[in-house]
Amino acid sequence: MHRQRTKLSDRMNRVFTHRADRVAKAIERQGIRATYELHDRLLSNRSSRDRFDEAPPELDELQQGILSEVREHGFAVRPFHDLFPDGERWRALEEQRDRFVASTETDLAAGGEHVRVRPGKEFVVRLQSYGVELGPDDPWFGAVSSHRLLDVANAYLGMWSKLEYVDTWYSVPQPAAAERISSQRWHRDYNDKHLLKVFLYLVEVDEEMGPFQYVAGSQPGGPYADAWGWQPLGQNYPTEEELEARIPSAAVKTFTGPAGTLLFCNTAGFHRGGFSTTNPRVLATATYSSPASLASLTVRSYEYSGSLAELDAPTRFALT
Ligand SMILES: O=C(O)CCC(=O)C(=O)O
Repeated sequence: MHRQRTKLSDRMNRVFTHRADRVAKAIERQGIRATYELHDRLLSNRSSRDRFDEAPPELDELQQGILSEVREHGFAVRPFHDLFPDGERWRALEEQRDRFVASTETDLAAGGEHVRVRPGKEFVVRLQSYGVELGPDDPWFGAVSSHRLLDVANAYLGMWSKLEYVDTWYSVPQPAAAERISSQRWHRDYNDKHLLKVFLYLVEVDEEMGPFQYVAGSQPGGPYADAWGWQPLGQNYPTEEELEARIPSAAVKTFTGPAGTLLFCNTAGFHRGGFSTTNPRVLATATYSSPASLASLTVRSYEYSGSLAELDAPTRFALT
């Protein structure tokens, strides 16, 4: 009897703790959403828009073309070489890729204890992850913090943006029969509605290697914006069947391409990728978001290790 009573009270405690947890989480979510909205409408995004409007960057024809495609469809694709014709940076990226692939494969062969992964997303091995120092000596960081890309991001967001996340990923091949999980499934990023991600394929990516896929027009303002519409901290993971029933297949874009394919995308729209069933997909990625996102929904993945005094104002703003 005593044993049963103890079991029952344990169970009741668990139920109450679980409920209290759920209530606390719901309140926390409401607070985070309110902070985001406040920063978007009145606080940091507003001043960031003013700063941008005071001196908008002059985009060249290539950057203009990217901007108008991302505005219209939610994405644009260009060869990396078009934006960075100097082959030195690409060679440095290839060398970094080769070192990363070699160390990842050695670690995975030894059981994978030392690879950097995030819980629930073990299929992505990360070169940097969070809490790292990055500076201009890193070839990908150098590219994404340069005006070639930052000006496009700022023009798209209509404000001085924050370079929030920078990393390189190795997507571990999965058994063909495995279920898609996490970002392998259709979803909208919860981070921000003012969001621009860039992805640079560092190897050729074919149909079987988990190419990035996107629903053209699902970005805020697009014709599919209302399908499971974006909201701060939203949990938008419809089932694959639900999404396919609602979105015409012609809107689904699949980005296969050679090494050097550079993709710009507002991932507040629906996207998925990384479900490789053959070879590892290796890509570099970065996220530009609004200051409101950093104030409420996200944390920066790195600390800038270079000299701030050498940066101009929009770049310093983006990196700090
Ligand atoms: O790995 C991919 O292709 C998807 C990435 C993704 O979902 C994201 O960066 O938000």
